[in-house]
Amino acid sequence: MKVSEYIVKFLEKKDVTYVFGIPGAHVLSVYDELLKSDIQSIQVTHEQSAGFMADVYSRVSHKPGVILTTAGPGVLNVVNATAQAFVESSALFIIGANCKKKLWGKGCYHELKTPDAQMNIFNQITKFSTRIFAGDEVIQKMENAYAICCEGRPRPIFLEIPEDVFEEDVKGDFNYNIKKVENPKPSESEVNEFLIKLKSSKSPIIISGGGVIISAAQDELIEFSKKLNVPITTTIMGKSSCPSLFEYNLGFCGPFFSNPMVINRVLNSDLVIAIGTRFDELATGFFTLKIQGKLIHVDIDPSEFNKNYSCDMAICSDAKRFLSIVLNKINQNNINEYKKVFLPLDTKLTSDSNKKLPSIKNKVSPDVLISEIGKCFINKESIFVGDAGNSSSWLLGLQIQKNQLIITPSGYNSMGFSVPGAIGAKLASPNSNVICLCGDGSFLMTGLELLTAIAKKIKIICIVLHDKEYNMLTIFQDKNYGGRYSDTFINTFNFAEFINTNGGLGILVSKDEDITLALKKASSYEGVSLIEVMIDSDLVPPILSKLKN
Ligand SMILES: Cc1ncc(C[n+]2csc(CCOP(=O)(O)OP(=O)(O)O)c2C)c(N)n1
Ligand SMILES: [Mg+2]
Repeated sequence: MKVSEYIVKFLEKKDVTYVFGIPGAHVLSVYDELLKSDIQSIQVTHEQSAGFMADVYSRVSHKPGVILTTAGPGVLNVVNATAQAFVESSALFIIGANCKKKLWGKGCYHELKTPDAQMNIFNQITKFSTRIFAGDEVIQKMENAYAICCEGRPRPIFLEIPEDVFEEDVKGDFNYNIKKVENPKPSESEVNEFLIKLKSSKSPIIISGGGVIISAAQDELIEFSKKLNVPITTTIMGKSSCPSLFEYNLGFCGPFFSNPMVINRVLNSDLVIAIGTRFDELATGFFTLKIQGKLIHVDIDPSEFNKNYSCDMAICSDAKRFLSIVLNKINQNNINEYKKVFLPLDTKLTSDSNKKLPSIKNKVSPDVLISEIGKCFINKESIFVGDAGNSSSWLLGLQIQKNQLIITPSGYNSMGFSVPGAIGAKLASPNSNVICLCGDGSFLMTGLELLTAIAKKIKIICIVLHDKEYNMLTIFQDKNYGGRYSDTFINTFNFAEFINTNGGLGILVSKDEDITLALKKASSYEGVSLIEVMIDSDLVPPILSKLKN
């Protein structure tokens, strides 16, 4: 069996459903093998999009997103999306070609400065990179790489194969198998120590981060909080770890982005239990979040401990395993010993968020738009995919429920994430409504992937915030550069018309009153729809307004 055939058989064995990418001469042999397989190739318009699709596919399905790409430009087009997945913890399994090994150094087609150039680049943005150099290495190296991709903190891995290796015969033990390494869990003594600390604390609080969503520990988090009356505050990445209206959910923990009463709760808590957060710049409101009480930090990756906040106890564990083991132990004890008194926040002081900012330019208020999106998808299983820029800032105001997810870049923050990301989300969760919210600038980067969605009949709703500017940046130019808008206005086009003439449904919305009908039409349309919303860019998202002042 040739290596190219083995690769497809290997992916089948791992229950891979989709491969994202674009063929090139160097990987045509693998694409040829795909024709014989049930694995679907999702051919994109740009390999960067394959990266974003695979990233969100992985975040939603909790399985690696597989990318297949050709040497040189193909592989390097995936770099930015790989970096995004690395920073924001998503599992990509990237199979990238290199030039024929027998031609290295001769100036062959797609060749870079050295044969190691691709590997060197990917070493910086993956948790593991390796090269398959001969047919007798393929079995072991693919199994190892896949196992590494699936275990621990989800992050990308890069597997490089020179073109001539695809043609070699596979040699070795076809039954070679690696025993799955379970994600870390707390030791018994750690659980006991944790419970002693919890029992003696008077005002514990949970900071819930993206790790809770990655390990699908939302139910356990809610059960823990409800049973013991422990309030939850979330990071930005952790927003959908807990329904917005859950009575113990206090909102964001980062100063600048949240209610001062929440910041005070964290400050005055005698025990902060941080789960699945790396305490990054946005999560901590530019590192201004203060913790005075004891900090117990639970994370799958020990390199995150004591980086920004020194902790009294570090527990290296997967969030779900930690919470279920602790819950199990508590359930065996007298639960009342752990139960706290929960004081809700003063609703008179928190009710601000119910007032929607009206448009001052007679255009659409993004605040009203977000609220209408929330109403339209209420009680419906939905995934909202945001992008860099103000789309994600506004999206953070969305009230979400159980069975709803927000996935938006917030650590590495690359523009162009949302349209391909939404396609990945729908493939991973076909029964969910998938709504992509992106700025016009971000749409210009990867919006052509709507053609991919149309070709493959992948029903997503794309909402473009049309303001003809990089609004997030003009806000900073207003604040810091005397309103001098250097290169932040952009040329756009008629987004709705584009989709209408290319096999989808386009709707133009210029007033608040028209939002609801547009959302209804898009929801009931059995194809790809785009709602182009003429946005009042003078309105500043609440999470940025404090920065503006
Ligand atoms: C690939 C990439 N290039 C540049 C940036 C810097 N950047 C951050 S937000 C932003 C503007 C986003 O504009 P748009 O998508 O129109 O959203 P808006 O803020 O206008 O709603 C830019 C250029 C980035 N994050 N990613
Ligand atoms: Mg814009």
